[in-house]
Amino acid sequence: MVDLPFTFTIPMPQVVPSRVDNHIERRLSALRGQFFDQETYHKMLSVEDQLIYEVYEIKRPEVVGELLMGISIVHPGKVGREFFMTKGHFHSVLETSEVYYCLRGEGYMVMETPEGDTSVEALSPGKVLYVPPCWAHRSVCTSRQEDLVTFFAYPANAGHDYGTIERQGFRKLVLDGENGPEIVDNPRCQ
Ligand code: PAN
Ligand code: ZN
Repeated sequence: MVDLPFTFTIPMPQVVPSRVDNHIERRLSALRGQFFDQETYHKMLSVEDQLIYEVYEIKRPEVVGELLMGISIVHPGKVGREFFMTKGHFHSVLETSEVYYCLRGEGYMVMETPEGDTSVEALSPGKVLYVPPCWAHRSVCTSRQEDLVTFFAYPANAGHDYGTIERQGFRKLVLDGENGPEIVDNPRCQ
């Protein structure tokens, strides 16, 4: 039998979709090795394993032709000068793309290719971001108080390769500077 079309809503300002199959919570401990200021990271972790971001997924079969959709919520905060962020990943099927639509908050999508190209795009409500095939991506929340909320859709067979980023991080970091967020080179990638 064919699947039937369906709808769901993303009520504002709560943004939890009316249809959710999976709720993922990622805490500070899941970002081990990713923040540039490791001393502050370990100090913070010894006090509390804070909630950094959440994902609400609408499940579909993980096959070619299907799309996976959901809502990603990165909470405000910093480790030292570095803003809270997602782990970030390449897709396991590298040549797959993704669309993000920003619903709330301010932030950036940090992206790079295996060849070393980099791109950092600002996100604010109403902005649509297209992540082309082969670009790793990480969302960063730079709001002081508000969550960075994005809707995403990507091919259901894409899968996630976290290992490549876990090994040396992204080439660009988003730090809190005197005049707002600063994008700097990651010293680990030099
Ligand atoms: C998103 C991300 C979500 C969480 O659904 O999975 O924002 O980020 P991490 O997967 O890096 O923890 C996506 O890009 N899916 O492909
Ligand atoms: Zn992705």
